[in-house]
Amino acid sequence: MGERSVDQASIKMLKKAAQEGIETAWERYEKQQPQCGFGLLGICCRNCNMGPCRIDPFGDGPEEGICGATADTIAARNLLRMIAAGAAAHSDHGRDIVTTLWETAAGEAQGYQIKDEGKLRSLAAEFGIPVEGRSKEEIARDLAREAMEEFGMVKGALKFLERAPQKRREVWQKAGIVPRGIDREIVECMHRTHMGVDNDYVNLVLHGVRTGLSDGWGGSMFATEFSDILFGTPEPVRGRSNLGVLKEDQVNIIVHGHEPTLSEMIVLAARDEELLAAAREKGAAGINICGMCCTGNEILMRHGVPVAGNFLQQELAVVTGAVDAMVVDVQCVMPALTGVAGCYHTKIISTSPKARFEGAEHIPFDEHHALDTARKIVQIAVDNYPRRKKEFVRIPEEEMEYMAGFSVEAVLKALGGSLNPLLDAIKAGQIKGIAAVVGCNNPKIPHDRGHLLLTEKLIKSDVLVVQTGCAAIACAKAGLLLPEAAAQAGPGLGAVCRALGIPPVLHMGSCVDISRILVTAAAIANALGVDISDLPVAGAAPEWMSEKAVSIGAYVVGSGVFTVLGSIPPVLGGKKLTELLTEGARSVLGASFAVETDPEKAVDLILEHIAARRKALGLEG
Ligand code: CUV
Ligand code: SF4
Repeated sequence: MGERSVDQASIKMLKKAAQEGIETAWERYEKQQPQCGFGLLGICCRNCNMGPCRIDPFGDGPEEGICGATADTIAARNLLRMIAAGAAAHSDHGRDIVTTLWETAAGEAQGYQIKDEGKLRSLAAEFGIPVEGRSKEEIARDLAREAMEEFGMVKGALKFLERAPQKRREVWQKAGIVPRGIDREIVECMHRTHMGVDNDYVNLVLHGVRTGLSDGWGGSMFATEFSDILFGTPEPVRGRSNLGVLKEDQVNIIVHGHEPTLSEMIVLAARDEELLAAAREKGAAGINICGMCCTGNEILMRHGVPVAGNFLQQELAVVTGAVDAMVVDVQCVMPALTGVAGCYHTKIISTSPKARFEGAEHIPFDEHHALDTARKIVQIAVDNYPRRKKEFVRIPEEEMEYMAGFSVEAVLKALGGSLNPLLDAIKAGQIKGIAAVVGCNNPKIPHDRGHLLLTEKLIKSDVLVVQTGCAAIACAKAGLLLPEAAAQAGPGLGAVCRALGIPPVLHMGSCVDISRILVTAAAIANALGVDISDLPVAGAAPEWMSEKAVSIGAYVVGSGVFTVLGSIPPVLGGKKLTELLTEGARSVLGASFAVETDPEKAVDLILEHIAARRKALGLEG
């Protein structure tokens, strides 16, 4: 199973699954082989019912669809639709958090509070909302209203774009890709990709970048900032990771999905004395809440809640036989879970009206009765504990401590209040640059291998690594999120980490929290008086799989950051499109993509890029 994962706990559970006849994503991946070549290359189209059409990549068959669309048009339209779906997912998450703040301020949401009043006030000031002598509820309502307008098209340009360096905003102006409203750009993607609308691959890609920007500097940024207001801005915190965090003698509840509105309430409900007493009555020593994927990241960032694993471990968690309930909301939740759970005693509980799963128990979650619903869910898990099939329980012992919680505010605090120590270290070449290693898992790549190889080599080369999402969980499990990991870093980065007491790999949160990375990059660029594209920084998504990752890629490159993809995007059938994404984009955006499936070579690309940027800035080494 070593070719499937580099994570020992996962390898053990893969073996257990095989013994027990359970199929996982890896078996289903094998059954899909060979995968459709047209799909892999992005040159099949079903956008109208004259089709489906496909382009012959070898040039022997059709070179255009029935309507005349070429390979470049088709692949670009398909890419745009991926961006639209990804941006929609992040932004709809953002909208839900904005709504929750609005309802909390109105006293209509149960269990929520405005935890970070300082952030509320500073955001209100940013949006020009009066704060003097007003209650936090009054301010929050106005701020939430302002945010809601950003989803439409009332203002003409997104407010948070003003956080970007002047030079970057000029790039967007010049290219005509300033995002106007979050929802508007997504709708326009769907319009442009309808049969017979936008057929120019360059024009399509430019709008794709605009849509991505409306995610990164819009929907995702709202998700992050408003979550901080409601649940607190993360500070460095320690916790534990990997499947070993499950407890044999406790009620184990895994919260999986994305929105902290749900997971925060489950964490709260699990501290309820009555429920704890109920758990003891059933013979359990306690209630153990663990996270998975990005909702796991949300609660580990704020509470140090244990994280059971990343994307490809969701089925494996159930295979331990020790999960009494897996509570899911939206995004990255495999429909296969209910089938796997059916072989054990695990209850899969869906909670979002937007996401139902055949075979799951549905407990609708809404903000008005959030805490009551969370209690009900915890109660179901408690009641399910005695039904565990003891003979099928096996929890791998692997678990690892992590330090997380590096919001922008926490990074500044760790630096002693200003960016200067970091800038000085970069200027002096102690830290060569910063790389954001983010994104999912993908059975096309041995689980976690891409994340770990890339991150280990980068820190060894004195590149500070910042992370979010499943990439961060991979590194947590490998012990790279600990100050002690400074020993694995190069001499320069290692010394800086030891001096500040921070890890060489900073966990900045869930995928929507890549907005924190944007804010950090913008702050560094502003401090140096340059554009983000001038900085010695790079992005990497070694194991990405989701459409959200495509939207992220669009806004990261659109923000001027060179980005290396480790799994191949479905665009290669469009030769001119591919050339645009990997070369041409540089002249317009100051950044482009590279595709490199070999992590060693990906590191070289990043190091070369960082060296070139250092040289251009006149920095030594
Ligand atoms: Ni939103 S998007 S698999 S959980 S990082 Fe994890 Fe992160 Fe990708 Fe999903
Ligand atoms: Fe075929 Fe054009 Fe219709 Fe796509 S839009 S299915 S290429 S005819």
